[in-house]
Amino acid sequence: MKKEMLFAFAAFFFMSLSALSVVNAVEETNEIKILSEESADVTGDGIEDSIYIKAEQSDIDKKLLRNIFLHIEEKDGKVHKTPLDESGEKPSIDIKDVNNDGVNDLFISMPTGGSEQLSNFYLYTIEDEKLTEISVPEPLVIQSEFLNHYKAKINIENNNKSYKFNMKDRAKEYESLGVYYDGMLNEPMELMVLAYDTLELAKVKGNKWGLVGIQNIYGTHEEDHIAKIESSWLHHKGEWKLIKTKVKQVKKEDEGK
Ligand SMILES: [Ca+2]
Ligand SMILES: [Ca+2]
Repeated sequence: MKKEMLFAFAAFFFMSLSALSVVNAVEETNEIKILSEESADVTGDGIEDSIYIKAEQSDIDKKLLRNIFLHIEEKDGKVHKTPLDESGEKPSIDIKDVNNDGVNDLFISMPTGGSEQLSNFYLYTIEDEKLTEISVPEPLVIQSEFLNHYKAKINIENNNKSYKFNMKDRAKEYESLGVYYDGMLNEPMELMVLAYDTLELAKVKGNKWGLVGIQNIYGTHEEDHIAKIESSWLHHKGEWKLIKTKVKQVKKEDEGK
């Protein structure tokens, strides 16, 4: 009797063991991967720190990452960690002093992986030994409208600068779409002004690092590329200051370049 019970327990034990290893095998496919590894001093003590971006990689879509986080390790073992996003595609990291306090900061851009090909941007600094997020500058606020005779105008509210575009090279298409009738606008219509397509670190004032963003403006549809608007931002006294804007009209023959 005693022997039989022992056997039963043993069988149960082995069954549980194999059930456990099945669970383990499923979890292992979601293991955390190191996507990037950098060395730089981001704490201001003159000693290099190790900077990692880690994430879980999806089995089905290898490009898609889940639970992406930033992990910084100091030489003495102190760790600073923060989640970046629940999902995204391969991030890139740039390490420069962006808020001009003499200590390197971390700027990360990561494609969302959606069909719009947008990216998310994150800026982190270590302040009083704590990893703290600095918000990136908001995209420019731009009012826009089509005008008669295949023209359009925009006004950048941030610095109140206006620009006019001549789009005669698209006249035929606009007429066939019914946007214009004999050069006259059919009804009031706005252009499509998007958020940042890119946002990158660049020297924006003398030797000072800041961010430069590019926003696209489209006309009647998402292939009707009208202009690229560049904005340069400097982080000054805890706020983003708009240094300059640059507008570049896209000619029809340049589209897609
Ligand atoms: Ca350090
Ligand atoms: Ca800094």
